[in-house]
Amino acid sequence: MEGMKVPSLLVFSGRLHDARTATSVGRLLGVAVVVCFGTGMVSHYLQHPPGWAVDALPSRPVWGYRVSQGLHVASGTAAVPLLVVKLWTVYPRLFVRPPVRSVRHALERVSVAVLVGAATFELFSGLLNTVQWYPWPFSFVPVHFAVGWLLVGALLLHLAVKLPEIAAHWRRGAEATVALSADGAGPDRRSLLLGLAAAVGAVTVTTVGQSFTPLGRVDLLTPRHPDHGPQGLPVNRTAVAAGVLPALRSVADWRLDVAGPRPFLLSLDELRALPQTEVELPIACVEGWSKSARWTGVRVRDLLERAGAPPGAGLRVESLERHGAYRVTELGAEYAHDPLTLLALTLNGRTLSADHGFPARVIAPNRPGVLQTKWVVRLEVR
Ligand SMILES: Nc1nc2c(c(=O)[nH]1)N[C@H]1C(S)=C(S)[C@@H](COP(=O)(O)O)O[C@H]1N2
Ligand SMILES: [Mo]
Repeated sequence: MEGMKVPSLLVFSGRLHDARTATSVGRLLGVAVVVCFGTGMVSHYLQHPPGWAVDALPSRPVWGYRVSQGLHVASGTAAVPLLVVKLWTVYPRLFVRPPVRSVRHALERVSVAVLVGAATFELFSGLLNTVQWYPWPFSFVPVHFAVGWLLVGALLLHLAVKLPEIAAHWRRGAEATVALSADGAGPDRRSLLLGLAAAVGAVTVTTVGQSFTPLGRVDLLTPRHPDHGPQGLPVNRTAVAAGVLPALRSVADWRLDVAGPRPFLLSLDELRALPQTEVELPIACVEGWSKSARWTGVRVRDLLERAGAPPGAGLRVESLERHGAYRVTELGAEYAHDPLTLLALTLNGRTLSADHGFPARVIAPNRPGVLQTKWVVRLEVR
């Protein structure tokens, strides 16, 4: 055996695999997971509020969802290299023998298996969702949401179990007193952490530009660039994909149907003749891109008032789209009465294109892109 050298990448011992390194990487990963989980919950409850909360969802700050969802996708993206390095660091521990030593040890191992599985699944499914690729038989949203809870539960359990070790290795230099590192040879921890920081920095800088416009020029790795699209705005679902083109061809017959105590119908020309408001509001897509734009149109609250809606009433918005998960959306009272919420007719100074929701679409502040309903045909006071 003399003279045979095992490649150092396959030696899972030394200080890159000790508890101090696991703690250093783990807390960075922990921060990313906590930010991702928190912003994920914000996104979920803005999209699927419990019935009693629909009318209480806040329409301010205007940029709230844009920032929150930008952070969700950025922290999830940054967590990918963090998770890979964390798993690489603790890899030898995942396969210790004997596999089970006691009941406590067995429980700990089960919780780690759940944690690793849930974390891998969340990052993988989230990343694929940003490119709208769904190579699985289940629906993304409910599963991603449920596994998010599983992940946080397993993480809390893991932190509780590992608390003594985490505490012992939290501070720099702690290993001097708690010597666990077998030998000082091989690459040092500092290099690993610097490399990790470079990887996190690289994936972040080349992707955050999709929502953080100052870095738009180096937004190289995202599926949609905020500057690319008709009228200076990306399109998630085109008019062709939504199957609304046939309906748009007979737009002379299009009427906005406003249902309420005093229902009425408006043609496009009649809508254009009503007082128009101009607002600057972002589309903030759940998949991570966002972009501010200038919209003009009729205030939704003016339409509500005209329909005789009681104060505090919300709305149900219906699209020309026949199928699709976002054909019908709810506009809670806070949104419906916000002076910035429009039934928009123009985007960046021109009539809405078919892909942006011609003849009329909803644009409201602090709202997920999926709920900014395009091709609106009916508003119903609740
Ligand atoms: N009727 C309808 N409206 C919709 C959608 C849809 O599929 N159907 N997609 C939504 C999504 S996911 C986003 S991000 C925004 C994008 O608006 P834009 O294409 O004008 O940028 O529209 C929303 N409005
Ligand atoms: Mo979206």
